[in-house]
Amino acid sequence: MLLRDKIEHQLPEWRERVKTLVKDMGDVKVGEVTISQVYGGMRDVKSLVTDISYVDPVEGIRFRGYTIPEVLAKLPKPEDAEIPYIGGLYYLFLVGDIPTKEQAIEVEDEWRNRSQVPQYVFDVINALPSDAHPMTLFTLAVLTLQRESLFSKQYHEGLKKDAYWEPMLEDSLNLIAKLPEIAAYIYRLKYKGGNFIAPDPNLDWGANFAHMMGIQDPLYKDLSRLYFLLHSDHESGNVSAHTTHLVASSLSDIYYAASAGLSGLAGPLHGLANQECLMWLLSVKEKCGSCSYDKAALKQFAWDTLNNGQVIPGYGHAILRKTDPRYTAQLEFGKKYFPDDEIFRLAALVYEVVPDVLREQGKARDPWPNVDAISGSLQYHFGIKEFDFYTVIFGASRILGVSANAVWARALGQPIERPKSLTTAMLEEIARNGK
Ligand code: NMX
Ligand code: MLT
Repeated sequence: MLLRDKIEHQLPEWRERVKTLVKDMGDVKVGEVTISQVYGGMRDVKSLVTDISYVDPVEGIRFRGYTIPEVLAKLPKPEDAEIPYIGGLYYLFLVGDIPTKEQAIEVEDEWRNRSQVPQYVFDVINALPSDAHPMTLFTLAVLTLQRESLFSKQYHEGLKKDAYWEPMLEDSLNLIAKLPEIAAYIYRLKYKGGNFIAPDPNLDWGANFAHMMGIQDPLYKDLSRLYFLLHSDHESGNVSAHTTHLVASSLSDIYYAASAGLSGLAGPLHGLANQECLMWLLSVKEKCGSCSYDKAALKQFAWDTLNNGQVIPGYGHAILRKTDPRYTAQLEFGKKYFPDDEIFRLAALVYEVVPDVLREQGKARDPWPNVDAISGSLQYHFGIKEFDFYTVIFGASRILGVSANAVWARALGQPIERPKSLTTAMLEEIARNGK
């Protein structure tokens, strides 16, 4: 198999590189940790490693060294499409370089061959109460698939450590292959009366999701691929990636680990911010009516939100200190295809108002929009108005990044994660005595 062979080929060199670095340079300091970092969510503590993506505070994300515009330009695309194959993106994550069109299609074919969702997964989804959140259904579906884990099975049969990554890769491909159908099933079950649409074997992974969602506009296929590409990976410290890595570090399989990551993504300060953001835009419209396009009124609305003790969703970031390039890519897509769409226009106008308000308030370290500030308005344009579904699409995308990381973490033998905790009295003592 293409991905397996490519990784296997690189592994001896990577293992040697990491071994030498740790052996010869293991005592070199990477940074120091302050008391405010210990109490402050470990912000900026350099303690994780990944070669798949890196977030520069000003420039934003690079996937394997490529910026978002470069990835969009360089990865191979389906015929007549503007946005690349997600199979090509996964190849880039796992192998490290830009695939040919044939290689991207080979990954897509792998997924197609593994895409059949077992009936018991649908049975579990169907068994939940009708008002369960879509993220609960999605997370549970991923967890339910755990019985398929080849890693878990082979580990208990005595698999050698050097080979752990191989069933991890198999599990990851098997899981990713099923995500578009599971996600679309949840959407159509909850919002379209259970009127499901069968997958089309002629479509790529991203386009098939668009098809199964039942969105007729062909442009939604490009938007789906764009959404999946942009949300896939954001280095290792964000909650969903870090949770997945932490859980997998105990040699849990990808089903356990990714469902834990999804639970983290479901928090309003992380992935759920996309639903909160759309709710916020709609509440601006509801309260303000036609004045919602008035900057002064919008500014007042933003202040009301802050004065109520709430965050403005979609703005701010733990690492970024500039407009998120993932936001910009979505803004450009909307401006190109539907600049006059009501909600999109409003989301774009918020960008002209909120950064100044946040700066004036002086609390947020980053007043700029993140990926979630606009993604919902693009979904809304295509008729997906059920905003509590948006984080599911984020989740399907994020599994691409976290699973690629999990394969490499296994391949490089990364150990169980176990940082040290202290008591407050110990920190006070350290503050007094400097140790
Ligand atoms: N609106 C209001 N206040 C904010 C915002 C915002 N958008 N962003 C940060 N702040 C506040 C923050 O709550 C904190 O207040 P306090 O001191 O009272 O606790 C203060 O500013 C300092 O926070 P920062 O250090 O700037 O941000 P931090 O790194 O702690 O958190 C986020 C980062 C992203 C959680 C934060 O900016 C936020 O809550 N944003 C809104 C929610 C959001 O858009 N989340 C999605 C992030 C992207 N994703 O998909 O995960
Ligand atoms: C993400 O994509 O995970 C978010 O931007 C949050 C983060 O990176 O901290």
